[in-house]
Amino acid sequence: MLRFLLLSALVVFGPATAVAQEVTLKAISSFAEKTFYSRNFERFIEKVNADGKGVVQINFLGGPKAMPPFEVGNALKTGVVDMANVTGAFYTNLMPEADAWKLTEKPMTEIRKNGGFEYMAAIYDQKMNAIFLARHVDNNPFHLYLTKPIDKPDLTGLKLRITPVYRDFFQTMGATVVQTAPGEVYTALERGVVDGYGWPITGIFDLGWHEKTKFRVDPGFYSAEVSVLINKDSWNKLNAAQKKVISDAAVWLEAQAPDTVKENASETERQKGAGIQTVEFKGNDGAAFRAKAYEAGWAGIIKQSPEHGPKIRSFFSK
Ligand code: 173
Repeated sequence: MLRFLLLSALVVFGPATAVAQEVTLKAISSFAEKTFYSRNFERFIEKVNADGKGVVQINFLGGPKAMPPFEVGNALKTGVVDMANVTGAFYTNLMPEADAWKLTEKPMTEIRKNGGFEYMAAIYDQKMNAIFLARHVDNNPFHLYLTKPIDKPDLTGLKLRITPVYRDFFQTMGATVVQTAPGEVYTALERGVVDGYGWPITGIFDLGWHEKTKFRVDPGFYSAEVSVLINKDSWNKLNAAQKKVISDAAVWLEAQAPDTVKENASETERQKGAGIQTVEFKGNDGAAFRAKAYEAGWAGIIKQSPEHGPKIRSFFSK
């Protein structure tokens, strides 16, 4: 009887390998389409769709117009989408440890070798039901941008737009903070709801924030992380050929992450050209400002995750 069923299944469906269909994965970006932090992901999608003809395709649903950025993590975890372009700060509700990527002081090639990547991968498996495919932004410092000047490293009296990336640091420095998605920054500045915001060195022109920004505080701190994740069930359903197209494209993508550094210089110039002045903490003041950023950042991660925080620090720190 069993043999009969197996035989008829073969007749109806054919052997699995012969009927392997092209699979289409649904992808979302937590950054607006065509903007700096979505662009690499869109190139990744183009590559997969070119290399994966007849094998695997990605259907790009779009950016925050399709889904609010802080909901992307949950959508990925539950399989509402198969793939996501997202930064750790946007899904700390599910995995607080993900925000620690901003604190890496070693290249991803080293973190993939020293056990740090594996350690994080186990947490992605457990808390996100996901596989971390590629980090495509690195060597890209965050800065504080302001509508009014400051003359010392003290943020008392300032109300600043944040995400979890900046929360501990800006609060330690005396600021009042308000969390918003990137899409709400322009309006918050325009209405004077905030006196400034945290953001990396690149991308402030994408959503027009330069119009409202008067000062950038130097030095920058941390290293922005934006990565491509895939839902574990979606991954497990792929056959070897489909997995290969995706992983080859992921390796290709992550290899370009250090190139982010090239854009840092040109955007710094562009900010200058737009009339954005710098408030620069030099020498010891600058070093102390950066040291405080890392100190506050790690303290925040370790408070959120006493179990994993110290271990992650040993892999990520200099
Ligand atoms: O400021 C942000 O929205 C944020 O957390 C972030 C993280 C990585 C890249 C760009 C922005």
